[in-house]
Amino acid sequence: KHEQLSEPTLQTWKKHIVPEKNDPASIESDIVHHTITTLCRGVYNLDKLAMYQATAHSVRDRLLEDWNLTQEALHRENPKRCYYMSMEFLIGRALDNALHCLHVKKNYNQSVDNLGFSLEDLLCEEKDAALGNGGLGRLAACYMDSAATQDYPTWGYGLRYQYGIFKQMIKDGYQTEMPDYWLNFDNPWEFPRADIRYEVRFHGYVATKINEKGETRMTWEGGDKVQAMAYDVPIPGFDTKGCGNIRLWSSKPLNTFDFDSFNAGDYERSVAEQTAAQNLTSVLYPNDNHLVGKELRLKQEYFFVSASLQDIIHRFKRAKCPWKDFPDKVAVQMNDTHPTLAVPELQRILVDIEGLEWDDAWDIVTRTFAFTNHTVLPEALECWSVPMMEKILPRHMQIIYDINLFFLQKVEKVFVGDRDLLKRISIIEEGSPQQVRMAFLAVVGSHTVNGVAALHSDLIRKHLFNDFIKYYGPDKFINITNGITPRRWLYQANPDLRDLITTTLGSEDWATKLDLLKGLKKFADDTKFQSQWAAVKYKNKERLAFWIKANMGITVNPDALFDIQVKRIHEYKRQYMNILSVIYRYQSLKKMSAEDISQQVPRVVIFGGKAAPGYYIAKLVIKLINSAAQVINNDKSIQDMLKVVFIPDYNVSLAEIIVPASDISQHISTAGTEASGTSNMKFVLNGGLILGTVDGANIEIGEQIGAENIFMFGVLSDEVEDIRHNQKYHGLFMDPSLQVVIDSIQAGQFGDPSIFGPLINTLTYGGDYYLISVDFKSYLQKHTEVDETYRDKKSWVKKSIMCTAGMGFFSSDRAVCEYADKIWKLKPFKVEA
Ligand code: GLS
Repeated sequence: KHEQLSEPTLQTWKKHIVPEKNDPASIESDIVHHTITTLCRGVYNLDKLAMYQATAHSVRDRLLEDWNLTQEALHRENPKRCYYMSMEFLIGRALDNALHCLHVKKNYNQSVDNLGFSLEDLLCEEKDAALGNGGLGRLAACYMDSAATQDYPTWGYGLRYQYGIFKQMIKDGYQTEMPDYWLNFDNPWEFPRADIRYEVRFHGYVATKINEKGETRMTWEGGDKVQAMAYDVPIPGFDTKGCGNIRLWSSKPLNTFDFDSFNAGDYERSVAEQTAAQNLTSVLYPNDNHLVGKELRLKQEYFFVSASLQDIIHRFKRAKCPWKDFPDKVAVQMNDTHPTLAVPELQRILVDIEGLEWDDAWDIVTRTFAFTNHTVLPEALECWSVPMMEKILPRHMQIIYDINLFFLQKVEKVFVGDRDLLKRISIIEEGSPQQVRMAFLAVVGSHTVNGVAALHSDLIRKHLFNDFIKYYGPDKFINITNGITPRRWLYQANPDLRDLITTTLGSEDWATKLDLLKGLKKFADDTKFQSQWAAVKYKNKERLAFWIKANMGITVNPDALFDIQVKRIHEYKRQYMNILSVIYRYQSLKKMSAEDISQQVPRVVIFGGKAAPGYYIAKLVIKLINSAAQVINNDKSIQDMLKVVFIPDYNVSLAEIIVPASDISQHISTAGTEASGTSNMKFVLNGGLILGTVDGANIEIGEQIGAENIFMFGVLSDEVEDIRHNQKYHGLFMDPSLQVVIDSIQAGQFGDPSIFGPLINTLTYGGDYYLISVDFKSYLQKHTEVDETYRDKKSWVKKSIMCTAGMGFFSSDRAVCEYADKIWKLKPFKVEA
């Protein structure tokens, strides 16, 4: 539209587009202006929430300048873009991040202070955007930050859930769930785009039609339609005028009102359609690493890819390029299998609607998509039942059958007569009912598949996708080790360490070139630097101790060793093994003389994390932690040498307080089960040591920071299968120390033992699938080593410095660059003011 304006009119527009001023007086004036106009409030009814909102609005004005600049330049120049499709974006809070990215925090501090409030207080008023479960969703948020910071023309596409991940409350030691209605108050960080709406169809039937060229084509008709409306969330880049975007879809009813039903007196039915449409994007499924084969979830997945592809195609068509150029303009990254329906959907659009030939369309599809696998856990691999797919997406099911048929025909040409291979590699799994293996569909529909850490990528090449390598060869399957954004996870979350690093290295450049942290190595033995480093850690521990006291009433001593495990509660992550070892430590203390107790290294063991609401065993683990905490924390005889804390409702903003405060953090999954882990990276970046298994990214962290700076234990991933086999056929091994711990639980030392029966059974009758007993001895040994190392403060601080100094590789900037170079073939697109 803008090209249609006459030159003088354009000039009038331009005259009024003036950059925001960032001096404290202008900021004050903007905040007051938003208080009065946007919020319709004044000095007579101000509170912190209102002040937060007015402040956020004024920051967003500044962000929008960059957003418009970027989007306009992209529109004009039309470079290749990447779209990151993800069902989850775990963004957390936006205000502090935006203030840092725009480099205006100092002035905002002053302005807010002049207006009678404290900026730090206002930051706490913001609700987390918690549209994700854990690592997978948080990774997507880190990647958006890095893409924006490095000026990659990348957009995220996702869903605007009205309820994010539930709020966790602990009642009587048990987890209970409360809805997270995060949109209760106005959300300054999203822009409703009432003009950007697409229709999405479900159900219906497939017919044939003759197209303009006289060819027969399939057409999907009938069924129900809902509307997808766009909401844009700006993603500021650090130190750049570039600003990224996440476009989230919200479902709306298509026919706002069914007047026939209304007139017939059936008011409820007329509203029912509206309600059903709105419900589609109501709630995030609260499962991490676990498939729930619910119809509503399948609908969410299709709704999201359908709207996103319509939007992408709309943008592509504006430039009037031929279809064959689509992959030169568009790269789509599928974050796990959740967006895999995009593959048959694009094929459907190209063949049925745009009239392309099947093979030409398939060539475009497979040059467009790439797929990241995030898990090897069988229970997490998405499979959709064929009857359900046929009912909800009848045309897609046909297309999937055809994709599979043509694929299997090609495989058979190479491996003549190998029926077992065909059966194993088929996208359709036989059985009743048949299932669509979404990971296989994603592999066949993509040009590149990646795992998220070196070990994980090896494992998927060796096992999950091994047959595909036989057919495609190895090059299609690559590794891109995960990363985290140093802006949120150090610069913002750990201001004292940020300042110390900046003064030591002489500039802030490390925040965008994380490899520069290696410059800290030469100070690792410097006594003055060591004591400054230790002082920062101590202050961060005090901050966490203060939070724990204020929110939970538990006193913890910042001089104690802070030992932290925060992540989703899952059997494979083995929080259970952790609490069992805590009980063992408690029992050991109980056997000591008062004199000996006083010589021990004091420990505070901190847990946090949500269990999926239907995950019974995980919920029992939470209960056991709280029951043990109750006994241990109130036992005066152990002289406060051990404290146990379960922090409720672990989320991104709590992580920002917890992560900088660890001495040790635990990443103790059974070898081969954690694809990567990313909290391990966050802790080490903040100078925390880790106690971990030889799994996921722990291995590469050890390589980067040096084996002497990491505590590793446990069996290796390639031993796991044999051990499981032996346990199954030759009997379980029970570690004697573990047996003593179990006996104490069964004797009722931590409350009614019948509660914990099913949990204990997982170790005994359940076959100890996660090998807790097998790893228990080496785990306890490592704990002893940790204690001994901690006694030598100087050597500990040196290790802590070496941890941070070695973490350059784990910046999400590096990871996103790898995606851009190896997969998306994308160049940065710099916008100038
Ligand atoms: C996960 C893996 O479990 C994590 O190990 C990984 O770090 C993360 C991001 O790649 O993806 N997969 C998953 O389904 N949830 C995750 O957090």
